[in-house]
Amino acid sequence: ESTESTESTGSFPSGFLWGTATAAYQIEGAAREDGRTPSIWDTFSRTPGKVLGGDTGDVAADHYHRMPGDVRMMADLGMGAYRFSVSWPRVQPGGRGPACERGLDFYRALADELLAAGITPSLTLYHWDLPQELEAPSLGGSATGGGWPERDTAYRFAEYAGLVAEALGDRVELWTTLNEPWCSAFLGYASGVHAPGRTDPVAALRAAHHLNLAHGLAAQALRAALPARARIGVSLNPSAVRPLTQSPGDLDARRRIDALANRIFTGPMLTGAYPSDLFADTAHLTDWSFVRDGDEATAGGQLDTLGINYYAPAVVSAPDDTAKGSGHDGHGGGDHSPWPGSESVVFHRPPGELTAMDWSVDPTGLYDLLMRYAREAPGVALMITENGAAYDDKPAADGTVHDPDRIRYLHGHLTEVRRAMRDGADVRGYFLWSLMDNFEWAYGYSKRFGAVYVDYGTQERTPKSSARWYGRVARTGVLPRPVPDE
Ligand code: GBH
Repeated sequence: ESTESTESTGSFPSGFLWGTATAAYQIEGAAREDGRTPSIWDTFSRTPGKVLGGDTGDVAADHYHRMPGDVRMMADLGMGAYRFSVSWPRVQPGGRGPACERGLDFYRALADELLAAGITPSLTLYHWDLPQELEAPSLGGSATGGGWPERDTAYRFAEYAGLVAEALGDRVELWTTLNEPWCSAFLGYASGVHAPGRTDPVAALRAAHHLNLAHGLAAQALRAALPARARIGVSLNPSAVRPLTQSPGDLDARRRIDALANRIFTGPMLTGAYPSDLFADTAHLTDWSFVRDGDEATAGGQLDTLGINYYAPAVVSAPDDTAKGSGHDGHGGGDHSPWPGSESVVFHRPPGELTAMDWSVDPTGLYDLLMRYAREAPGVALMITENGAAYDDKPAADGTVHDPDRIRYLHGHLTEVRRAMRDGADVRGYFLWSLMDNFEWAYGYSKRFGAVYVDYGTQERTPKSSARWYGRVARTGVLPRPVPDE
């Protein structure tokens, strides 16, 4: 039919941001240089048994020393934007006190290189690398600590935010406070598969609250320090969580996980209040007395932009379902649950092909999330701040790297982004995770999410076929159809 080509070749609006994303600890390396102190991820990754293969971010993709070349590579590929994170212990060693100018110089230089190349910088303040001294001073500091379960960490974060804003506010307009506070709270303090590796469900709930507070206080500090044109956001990893069946038990499982994965953050941040069912579901663990008057209001109403990181949906059922044990356990790989008070909810493998992470490919989850937050966050712009997949990429004999699975993954998800935009979602941009292969947290270097292949022996970068495909999409704003098989 005649509308076929225009309907199915997604043409995106001009001004739509096309970018890639990274995080400091995953790519920078230079862990002991220019005044940087350890973060909880240095401590965690150097602890035997915590990260696959004993890998650490000590060298990573050596981006700290190769930054100008990496920016040139982005420009050559046709990228319009770049989302990076700032290493807190690089710019404020130990997590308190004055700024470290050498650390800030790196990010000033990065922003300058990006702007000179016509690439829009998007800065994330916190992508999981809490200064170690704020977590456990016994490992080298003297300050009071305790990490995100402690209220003081939120105040420390706001101070750090102000310091980075003073240094980079003239260059950067797009600001994100936290990346995926769910992971910081529940993988860091409940399941323990991420740093700092604690397994205390109440500490995790306290952490979630102090991350909400930290977001609000940091947003206030950013507003005070930044020019009016700055846009402030947060990047969540909302779960597209579906019930296995429509039975009351499965619907209740869905509600519980929706509360712990999603509404625990969007409640305060979008409406200025926690959902009451979250309190009820966790009442046997805590009375939430760590939430003080005014905290929820501080977390609320701060967002110009809601960043959504999406990889795969989740399917859950009631604890007694007979399909128990069939696939994805929802525990992030550990023995301890990341779902305080709802530990017995059963996670099932969603339909769809699997990536190298064993995550299902289902782009409709992204559509569902965009439509949900378009409805729940009216007036807040949406941004896909991460989307992508790991595959077992290997160079061919001629050195080229072909990753047709990743091209199909991206094509499928971008098609759903376009569909959500046609259906009314105000989506302003898309950032592919990730620019290049990097330190994949508990999986070390064993999982490759990059559009660019990294040979960790030589640090040579080789754009995969997906990088060229995505670069063409970025330059033209058009999603080609059919998917080229390259
Ligand atoms: C993002 O995390 C990170 O921001 C990024 O740094 C990382 O490299 C990238 O994605 C790829 O992993 O098994 O029920 O615990 C995504 C983390 C992945 C966390 C899916 C939740 C499944 C939930 N999320 N995971 S569960």
